[in-house]
Amino acid sequence: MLDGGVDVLQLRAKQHPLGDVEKVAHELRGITGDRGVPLVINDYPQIAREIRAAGVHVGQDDLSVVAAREAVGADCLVGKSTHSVEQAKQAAHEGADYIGFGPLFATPTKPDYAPIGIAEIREVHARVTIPIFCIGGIKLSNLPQVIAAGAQRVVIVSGLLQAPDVAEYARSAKQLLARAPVATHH
Ligand code: 3NM
Repeated sequence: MLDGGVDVLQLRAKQHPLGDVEKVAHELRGITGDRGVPLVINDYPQIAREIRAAGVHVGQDDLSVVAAREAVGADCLVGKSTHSVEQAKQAAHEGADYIGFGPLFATPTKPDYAPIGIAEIREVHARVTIPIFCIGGIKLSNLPQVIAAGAQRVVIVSGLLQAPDVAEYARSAKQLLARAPVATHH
């Protein structure tokens, strides 16, 4: 992923023992640090703090943005998953540094969430000024459609992990995103 130019890497290891997550977090801290790529830790503020990660990420059912920020300290970004324009506005109001917005499409990576589609991408960009990462079922095949709907930044998990050439997949996604028109805020 780093070879392909991924801009931010998040460690998301649901249902893995804490010790394993810590171990991988330390390894990734080294690898991403060498390349100057920000590393975000999902769910574990204490690990984010311990390894001095660039950010911590929380979901709707996890710690609040304020509690996460207290746990990680002032220099760590706090990101939040949102699944509607209303939640996106709320997360920005709570002081999140960025949000995830999705799942756009049905995805086995997050099976229990109803897809929200792409119709609200433009609206969320008009209403929220912090960075918005569209997520959920995004692949190279539907990325042009997601960008045309107004996405500026995307998260890709299974598309990348299952690609025959991960670096090439990331490079192709970045090329498509580089041509995305810049959002206009109203
Ligand atoms: N969060 P893939 S969707 C981890 O909407 C995650 O908050 C989502 O993986 C959200 O690219 C999602 O494989 C899964 O669909 C993203």
